[in-house]
Amino acid sequence: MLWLRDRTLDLSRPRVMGILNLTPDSFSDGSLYLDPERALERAKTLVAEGADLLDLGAESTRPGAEPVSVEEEKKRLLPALEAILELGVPVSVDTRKPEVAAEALKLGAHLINDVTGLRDERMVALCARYGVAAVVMHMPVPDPQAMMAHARYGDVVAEVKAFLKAQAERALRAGVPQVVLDPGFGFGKLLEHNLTLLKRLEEIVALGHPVLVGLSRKRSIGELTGVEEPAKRVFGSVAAHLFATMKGARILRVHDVAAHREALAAWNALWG
Ligand code: HH2
Repeated sequence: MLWLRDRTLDLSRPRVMGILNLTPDSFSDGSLYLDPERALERAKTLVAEGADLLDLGAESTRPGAEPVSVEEEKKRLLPALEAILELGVPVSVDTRKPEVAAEALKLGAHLINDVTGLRDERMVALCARYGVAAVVMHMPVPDPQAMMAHARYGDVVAEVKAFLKAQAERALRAGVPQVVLDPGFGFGKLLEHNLTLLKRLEEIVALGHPVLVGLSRKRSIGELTGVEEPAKRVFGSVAAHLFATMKGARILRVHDVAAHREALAAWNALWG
């Protein structure tokens, strides 16, 4: 079960989290939904395609992305968030800034998705205070501009697992009601690291928390399939996500909701 503030989501079958980037510079859909009205339309489309929850982000965290100020991130996020919450669909907010998370939680956001893995104590305190669950993601350093210089691991699975375990325990001890774990594909990781993490995902699942994966349209998918344009990396993304599902992932963070829903419908009939 995933705790979403005033409701829950049954995780006995895999779920789809639809990505909505309110940014000018995201790697695959930058500037498409910067305007709140277009963001709302996109949110409606993702819901109609079968998204179980949405993930709204207003700062790109792709390798080398320029950081965004608190004020700019709030300006991009909050009007769209307010409108999208009216749809009644659960909304996660993808931010690493406690100042932004605080405003989002005040408006009613259902889940906090922190790519820096709750390293900031203020983020932990906020989730605990609002009784809101958090996605704890691994990146080797909490800085998208510097992370690729840290793509060096001995045993990548052991290192990612140790980080996630420690951050989860810290958060739960501080009163965060639930954590979702995410190995952070592409965040300070090369193709070989991403493949190893995927092949051994059950070791992260064994920590006993729901696991979310996000490989949608990412560079590693392009490297595997030879598809250069991010928006066209749909089939490779679906294949990798189905593999992750077989390994125990329960939430797929994706741009292409309809494609994943169809694939999961077939997968559920065979495996579920
Ligand atoms: N990936 C991205 C952003 N947020 N959050 C989690 N939990 N897991 C991920 O793998 C993840 C994430 C990057 O993808 P996207 O949002 O499409 O791009 P950008 O950061 O350029 O906006």
